[in-house]
Amino acid sequence: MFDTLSSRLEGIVKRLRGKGRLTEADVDAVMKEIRQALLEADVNVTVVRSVINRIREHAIGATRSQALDPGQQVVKAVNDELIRILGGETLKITAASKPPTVVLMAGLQGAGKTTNAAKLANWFKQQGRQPLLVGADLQRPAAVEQLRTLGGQIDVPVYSDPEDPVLTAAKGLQEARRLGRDVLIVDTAGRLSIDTEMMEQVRLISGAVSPHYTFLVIDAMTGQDAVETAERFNEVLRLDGVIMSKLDGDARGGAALSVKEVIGKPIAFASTGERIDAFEQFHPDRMASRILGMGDIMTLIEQAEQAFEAEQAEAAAAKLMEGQFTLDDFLEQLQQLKKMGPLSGVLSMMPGVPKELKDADVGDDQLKPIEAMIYSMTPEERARPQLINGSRRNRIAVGSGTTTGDVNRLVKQFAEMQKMMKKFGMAGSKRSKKSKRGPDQGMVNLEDLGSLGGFGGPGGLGGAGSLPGLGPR
Ligand SMILES: Nc1nc2c(ncn2[C@@H]2O[C@H](COP(=O)(O)OP(=O)(O)OP(=O)(O)O)[C@@H](O)[C@H]2O)c(=O)[nH]1
Ligand SMILES: [Mg+2]
Repeated sequence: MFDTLSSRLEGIVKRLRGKGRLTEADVDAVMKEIRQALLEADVNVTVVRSVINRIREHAIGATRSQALDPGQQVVKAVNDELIRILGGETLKITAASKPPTVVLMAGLQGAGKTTNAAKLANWFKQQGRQPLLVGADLQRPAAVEQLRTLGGQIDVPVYSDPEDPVLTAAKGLQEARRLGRDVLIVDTAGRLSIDTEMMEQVRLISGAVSPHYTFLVIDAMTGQDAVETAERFNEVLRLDGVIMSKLDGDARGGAALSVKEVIGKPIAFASTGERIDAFEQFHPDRMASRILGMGDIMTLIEQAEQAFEAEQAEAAAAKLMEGQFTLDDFLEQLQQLKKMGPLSGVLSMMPGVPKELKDADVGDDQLKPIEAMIYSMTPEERARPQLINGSRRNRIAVGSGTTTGDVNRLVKQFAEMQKMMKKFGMAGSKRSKKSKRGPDQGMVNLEDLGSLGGFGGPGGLGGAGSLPGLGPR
């Protein structure tokens, strides 16, 4: 899936990241490569043109801007464009206020309508819904039988009436109401190519059941032909989205990368194999990250950009180097970090972080006691934690609803941190230069924080245990 584009773009991205300077000539060269990569992936030429124009605009801006690593900015622009052409937001499937939620499947012969009707039924089932499948394909004698077999595999009932497809659909709807099934999925007949008879039939079926969602199933392997098919169907049926089937057999991805821009309708689901469970909701952002081969690093960069005030970060970094970091600074950094979302969320976006760590939930709940303890200290205590003796410890514990043991642990571990920071400051003259450069500030700070509290980089993590005050109780 998207292998061609992925390997080309990954190479470009690798070279771009960490490029301190970007000239307009660099931008031209990169744009040429990206255009080539998109064309090789069979992306619609009009789409390629507008994508390149938009990325170029960002890239030129990046050559002039100070904010973030220019190479990184271009990578981000490529990522943003990929997300955009893949559809932007994930299509939300909502339940009809008056059940059942009706879904109509349309598409050419062999596109994967019947298979995906069953896959979709299974998906709804996993959401706790109770679907009913309707076989309104009376074209092929075996079509309803195929649907019944699939329905049997996932334990979803199938309704059909051999008389007439439109009547079948209408009666199927009544049947769903009678049985209290809250989702109705109607499978229809396909033709080899678009013809008026097929279009008329599916239009009548649509009229009979008034679907909440009309999905067109297209075969990803047919590339731009699939996009053209989608365009034609969209003229007759009010499509809500596309189910992209056979993505497993499609290395280029041209259809998936063009259909939204060309017809304005998103990909709702992706089918990646013959098995019932080879089916997933389509998330443009995740797909873009996958294509660029970088986890969700982009989201992380964005959040870091938003949450960290560059100046504040630099000031903290400077203090840190000099070993003057106080509990107040620590609290401030904790709060900055919290703005980025739950810590486990931050970790999960970092490529290369072991899975156990991603799963360990170092959330708000665990940070709260630390905050409470620091809030319960006087300004002097925050600046010089060594002042904290037995009676002060008691007062802080009572004030923060923790135990004297917790307070002790926080103070001890903070002292350890300070020691580490001093070492780090001495060894880190190279890093301190880097932090003054500007572009990397957000990220540098995350790293710095990692080495001090065990937050950021994999090296310093050690799970919740290495956070002051978070040791085993
Ligand atoms: N590899 C792969 N095969 C698929 C996928 N989806 C469907 N197929 C296969 O494609 C073939 C056609 O699928 P159907 O679901 O019967 O297609 P249809 O649109 O209902 O076809 P008609 O009813 O004849 O119009 C079947 O052999 C499926 O197993 C997929 O995502 N990947
Ligand atoms: Mg079929």
